[in-house]
Amino acid sequence: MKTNIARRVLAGWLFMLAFGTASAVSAHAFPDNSSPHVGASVSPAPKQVKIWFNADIEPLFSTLIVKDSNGNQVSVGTGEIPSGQTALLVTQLKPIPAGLYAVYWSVIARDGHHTEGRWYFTVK
Ligand SMILES: [Cu+2]
Repeated sequence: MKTNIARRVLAGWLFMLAFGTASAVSAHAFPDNSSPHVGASVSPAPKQVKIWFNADIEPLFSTLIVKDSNGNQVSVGTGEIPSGQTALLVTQLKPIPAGLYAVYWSVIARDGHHTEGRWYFTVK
């Protein structure tokens, strides 16, 4: 009897350990939310683009760049993490006309994993 209970307790602990480890490993950063939203049609033109991530990101290796449909960069600089923030990447935009814009993000999470992606928004 005692052995059975001990085994169940051990199994529970092992499950929690495995589950906990799995979530720690998968803590690399992916966008949680953004402004403008992915695929949005907005007016007036935004003055900045923001992406909130689901995990802390490294300022030195995290970039956010916006390009117009001709591939010209319309963001000023390559994005920055505002002071006091750890998972928010912001880039300022030049004044932009109506059109389709591509947002390129590339970040290194605190766990050292690199993730990147691209999405679009439209200025009406
Ligand atoms: Cu990771």
